[in-house]
Amino acid sequence: MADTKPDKPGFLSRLFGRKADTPTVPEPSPTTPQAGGEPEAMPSPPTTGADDLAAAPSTVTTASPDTPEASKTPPELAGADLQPVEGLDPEGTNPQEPLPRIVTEQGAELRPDITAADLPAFEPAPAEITPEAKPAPAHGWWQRLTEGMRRTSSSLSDSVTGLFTKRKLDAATLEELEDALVQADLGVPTAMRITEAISSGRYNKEISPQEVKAILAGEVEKTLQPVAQPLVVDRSKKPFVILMIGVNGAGKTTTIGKLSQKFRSQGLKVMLAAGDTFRAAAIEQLKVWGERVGAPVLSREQGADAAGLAYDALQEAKANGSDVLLIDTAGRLQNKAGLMAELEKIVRVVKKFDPSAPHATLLVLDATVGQNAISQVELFQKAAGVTGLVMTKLDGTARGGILVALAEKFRLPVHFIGVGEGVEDLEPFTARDFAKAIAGIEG
Ligand SMILES: Nc1nc2c(ncn2[C@@H]2O[C@H](COP(=O)(O)OP(=O)(O)OP(=O)(O)O)[C@@H](O)[C@H]2O)c(=O)[nH]1
Ligand SMILES: [Mg+2]
Repeated sequence: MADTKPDKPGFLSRLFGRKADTPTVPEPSPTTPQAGGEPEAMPSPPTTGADDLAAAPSTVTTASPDTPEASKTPPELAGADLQPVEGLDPEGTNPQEPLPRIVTEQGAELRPDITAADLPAFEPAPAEITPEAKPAPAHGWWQRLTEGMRRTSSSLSDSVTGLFTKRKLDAATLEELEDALVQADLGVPTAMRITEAISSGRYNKEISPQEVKAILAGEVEKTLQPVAQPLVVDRSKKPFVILMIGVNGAGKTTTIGKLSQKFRSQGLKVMLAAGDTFRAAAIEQLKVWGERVGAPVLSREQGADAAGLAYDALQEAKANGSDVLLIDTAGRLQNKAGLMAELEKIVRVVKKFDPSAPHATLLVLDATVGQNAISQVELFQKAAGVTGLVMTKLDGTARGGILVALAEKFRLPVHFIGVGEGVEDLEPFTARDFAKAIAGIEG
């Protein structure tokens, strides 16, 4: 992928970030999860075959009945566990009653009658989201990224300046630099490679902090280059099924909204599945996004079987000729076996409908979690077969260095980075930009 960067007019004037120029979608308050709380409370309906999955009632809606009250997931909730839903059987031992249909205020109980004719018209478009294809910049995403990475880059920068100003390169200096790089979450192998590159041919000589930063950026870019891959929608798969997974509050639902917007702007017909059936607010949140980006949302009542819903959504998306189906899922801690089994079940059931699906399983990672991302990738990969990563919240107080360690360890494609809460705040991942942001190289 080419590392094209947008022009950055007025860079200095915008250095301190922009005011949100795209309104953010209000987030409903999540059910307060308790960190480390014990009960594995995802409703676990009885194991179902594909036949009875399709029988449960679902609703396709093109409009949200209500705009949920705006709130943000506080950082401390990210990675927290789920709360039990009252009245549900967390063990999944009792069969659930068939759920009543949901009818929106508009009476939008469209399923099973929805047809392609009910959906907005679409233009044919290229199916690959690349940096070249993105809309004109003007959102200051680079400023947001560099600001978000400031914590990492300035601590690295301080170390580099402290270590390399008017000092000859020796073993102690290199060791200290390696420590600083590991501290910045870059991982031991990358840190070693960087220090080797810096020392090569320069031992016992002076090297300027600027030179060190340039080598650092170059080595980080080398590590990231192979994983910086666009998300390619295979148009021969109709629908192209994207499953979004991750821990609580990572940004799955928001990223679905942002991605849908990109797909829609490329003329793709998009459908959403409200697979986070755990919280009513999560269903509403997805409906708000669906309404905003013009994508119908298939939902069931809170507590419904997420796997069954995914199956329904596939059927529906196939029937109405959708190009892309994005399936939202409930956030879950990667070390909760019961919740991960639920995810496995969703994948299994989706495969019953289409053995090649999900065509992309995107793990959404919150850039502020640091090292925990490693076990998230490991365990979500095992349960659901991650095909690509999206790292969100790189505009906050990010610990983006972890992306370098992940690239080194897992070599999974990184498709996008989230740099804000707005619908446009999702950027294709480019190795050079990210490497420069880490090294604190401007522009
Ligand atoms: N600053 C910033 N905030 C983000 C970004 N992506 C998501 N958020 C915010 O993070 C919070 C959680 O996002 P959600 O999309 O609800 O996360 P989720 O993974 O769906 O959460 P659960 O459904 O609870 O598991 C919301 O307040 C989002 O607006 C990002 O790139 N930058
Ligand atoms: Mg969500």
